[in-house]
Amino acid sequence: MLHLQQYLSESQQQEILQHCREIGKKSPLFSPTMKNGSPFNYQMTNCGKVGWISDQNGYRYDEKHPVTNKPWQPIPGVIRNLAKSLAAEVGDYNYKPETCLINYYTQSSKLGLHQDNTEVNQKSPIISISLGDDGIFLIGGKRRKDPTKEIILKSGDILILHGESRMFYHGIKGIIHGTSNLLKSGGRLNLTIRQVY
Ligand code: MD6
Ligand code: FE
Repeated sequence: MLHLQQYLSESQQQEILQHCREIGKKSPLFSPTMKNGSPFNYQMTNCGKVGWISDQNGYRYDEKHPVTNKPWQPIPGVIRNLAKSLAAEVGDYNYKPETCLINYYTQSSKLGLHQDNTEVNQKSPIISISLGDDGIFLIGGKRRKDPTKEIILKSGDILILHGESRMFYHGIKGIIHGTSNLLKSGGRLNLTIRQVY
């Protein structure tokens, strides 16, 4: 795992945020549900040739937005290039950013301990960009019961799960409201860029 603190400048953060807003106009945030129908307590959208979704049929990558039924917008060039150069930092020079999942957390949002295993390719690094309020990130090991430690993800931080850590359980315990004023309405955005295939 690689945690690059305050990696993005204020203006880079603003630029990425602006892209997220544009993406949100065409592919609005939606609340996915679990198989049993209970909603996640955060919202999401995607860009890229496929996007990660979850509903009564389980979770998967799909070529269309589940609400608008339209294809996802392409990954903005700045995000694609940033992901490629970050992947190269952990040794993957052939990284192909195919999707970017955008999660939006409000004051009461959480993301339970999980392993990212929907991808066909489970070797490529996953690159995460945090914007807005601090997130309390939990990182464990290969087994759900492995002990976890807390890492604070601040606006502009990058986290890369690669190598052994690619399959480590992780989650968001909560966000710390009011720790950033990047997002006018508060909250936290997290972008995860992946090569799925
Ligand atoms: C988040 N991140 O930071 C949630 N997954 O809001 C993730 O679930 C995650 O940060 C895979 C790789 C890096 C991550
Ligand atoms: Fe994850």
